[in-house]
Amino acid sequence: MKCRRMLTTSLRSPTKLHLLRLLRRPLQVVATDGVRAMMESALTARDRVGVQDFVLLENYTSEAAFIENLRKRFKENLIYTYIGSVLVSVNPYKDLEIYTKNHMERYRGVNFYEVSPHIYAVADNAYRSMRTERKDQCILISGESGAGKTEASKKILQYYAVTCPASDQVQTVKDRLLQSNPVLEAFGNAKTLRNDNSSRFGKYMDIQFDFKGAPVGGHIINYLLEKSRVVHQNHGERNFHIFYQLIEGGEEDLLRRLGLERNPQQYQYLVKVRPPLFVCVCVRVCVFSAVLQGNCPKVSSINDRSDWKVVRKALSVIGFNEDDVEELLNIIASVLHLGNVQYGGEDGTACITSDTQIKYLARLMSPLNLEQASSARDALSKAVYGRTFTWLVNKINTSLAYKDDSQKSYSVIGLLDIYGFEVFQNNSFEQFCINYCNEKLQQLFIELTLKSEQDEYEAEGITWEPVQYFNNKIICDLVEEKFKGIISILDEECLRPGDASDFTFLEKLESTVGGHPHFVTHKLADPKTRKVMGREEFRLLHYAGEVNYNVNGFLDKNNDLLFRNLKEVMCMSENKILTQCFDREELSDKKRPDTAATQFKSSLAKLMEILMSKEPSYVRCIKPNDSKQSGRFDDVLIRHQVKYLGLMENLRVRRAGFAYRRRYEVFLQRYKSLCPETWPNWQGRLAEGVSTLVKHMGYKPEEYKMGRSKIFIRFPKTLFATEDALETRKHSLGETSSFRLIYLI
Ligand code: AD9
Ligand code: MG
Repeated sequence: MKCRRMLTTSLRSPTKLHLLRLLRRPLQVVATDGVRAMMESALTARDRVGVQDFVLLENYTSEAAFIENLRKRFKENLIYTYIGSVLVSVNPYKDLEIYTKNHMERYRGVNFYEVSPHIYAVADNAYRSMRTERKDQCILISGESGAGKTEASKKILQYYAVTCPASDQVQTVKDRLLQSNPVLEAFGNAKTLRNDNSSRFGKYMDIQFDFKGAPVGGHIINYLLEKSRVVHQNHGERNFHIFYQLIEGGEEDLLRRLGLERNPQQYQYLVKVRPPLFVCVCVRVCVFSAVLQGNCPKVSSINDRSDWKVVRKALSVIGFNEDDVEELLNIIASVLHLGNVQYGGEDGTACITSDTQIKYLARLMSPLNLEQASSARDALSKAVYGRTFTWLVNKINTSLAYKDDSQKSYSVIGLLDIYGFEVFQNNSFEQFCINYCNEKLQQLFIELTLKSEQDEYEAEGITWEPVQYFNNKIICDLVEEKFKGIISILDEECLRPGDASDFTFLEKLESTVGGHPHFVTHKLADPKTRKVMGREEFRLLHYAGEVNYNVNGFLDKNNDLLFRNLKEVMCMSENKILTQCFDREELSDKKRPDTAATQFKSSLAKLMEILMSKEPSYVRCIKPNDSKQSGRFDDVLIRHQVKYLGLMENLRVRRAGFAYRRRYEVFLQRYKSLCPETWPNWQGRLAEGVSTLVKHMGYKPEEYKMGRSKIFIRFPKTLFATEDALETRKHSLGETSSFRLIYLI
């Protein structure tokens, strides 16, 4: 009695009622001081670390409650939380001891909800679904730049590499899969203002598994590399890592062969500020460079020298021989030399003033004609680098290809790590493409989560309660619709002979999509918006926020043209990689190639098809602050991401009336000890067992619904009380639980 009173005063009311009810029943525990202390500490723990699944939040429609739960967990280094089966991850910006082999073992083959939220749980769940249901899977990782997508994808890959069965041959594939990362990061990642290791390309990687569940192959598709970075970076940013790695880490004789100096300051494309005025054909590029070039060779979080060693080793694991590596580095060095080609001259006629570089270029790449080089140096550098990157991906794919023809079928888990939504001070064509891509992924997410929820309710025979949400299809249409979408209008201007320019493009946008609710320009804006918009900008109201795009350079970047004679020169190159990158057939092809935006649009459409054909899992990454600091939880920044990732909507959809659902067998197995009729074993039908159990626990009819294979519980408090009762019982029997469903650490 005394104990009951103590519980009454120390517990929160819903739990209290249930416990009191329980304490009156035959299978009750004798509540001792120990039990009381345990219950109190459990409640304190819940207060301290929040709930591990947002569906268990009492006030699930409150954004403040959502953020508070994230904050509590973040402060306790609990960076992962679920919304049902979606994993929300907050970048800790520090190494946590949660990725050890022991952790991997802990998640292997265990029920998703029976362990604390973790990226390994998502990886394991996808793997098991692939094996048991024989359905291809994909894991979609999204979030803004620096939120932790690439790290998450690497953790997933490591999980499979360690936990999946392996023979010698499989071990080689595992090594190659793992080693493809440092190589692609060296050539495709760079320091930006947002992230010291920002992916400047999109990546979709299939991991192929044989019938035994061993990884036997892989395939990578890359999306739109930000080539413009080769020739220009914003202040405080860098070019692609490989340039600095080569200069810092390359062996003396290698650098000598390549004609490179061990000093990034020597290279225009890396740091050196050009003299502001040249009388030359590309005056604009030069002046621009003088003001804005990166000038950021050293980054405290990056060790280019040791990274170089890692990359060199990775290249040989993947199967590059010395010749391949030499040719690849010849190209990288050539781009640096090309950047140092300077022009001078009188009367506006261009001539090259520095011939040392040309000598090197001729030796390393091809006999390069001065005039050809002078007219499109930067275009050439971008084309060479971009195509080499694609070649590199193809080469990695060849090395990862599934070799065993006797087994025609394999199952697949796809990993998508694509550039996050980006907003800079100055946003250009690249940001337009990146943000369009994020719109498409968000649309897919909405369609698939809503659809899977709806399907589940239908399958279980429970009435679906429609949920209001923002469907961003309207923005995707604005960008990609045939004839009247932004890409079509851009292409039209690119193809139009005569006076087409970035500004006629802007005018055409105004006249075609000017009335669209998600589109604004300076001319069309209200006075307040006009103040923060330039005359050369258009603004898109993305699902993730408003972005102003400067039209300068849109036509050039979309055309992505390279003078024919430069292509010819490249085709004649003695460098084997370049001859593969610049195919002669391209020269005889009369048809104009698709523009960059149209190619990107088509590749995204294909990606959507791939993803739609697979069973998706989601990881939604959040960046806690803009200063890359551990322990700092910036409310405003996080609220913004919660909003645009649609997490509140996701939660509302997931709850759709019910906080919790579990398959009958899982529910019964966990709680059967709480009811004398279901303990120790229930012999009858599972649904009846669950029904008997919950009635015994005092569930009211409005608190739950019985589906075909699952129980649906409406309120978190009902589940909390059941969990508490289980804990009390275990404690009274001297058992400790292996996990706590609600406040587990
Ligand atoms: V971008 O769109 O490519 O610019 P990502 O990929 O989302 O971006 P990334 O994974 O590169 O971000 O993470 C940025 C940095 O955060 C990493 O370099 C790590 O220093 C840090 N990070 C991210 N996730 C973790 C983690 N789970 N543990 C520790 C992390 N540090
Ligand atoms: Mg990344």
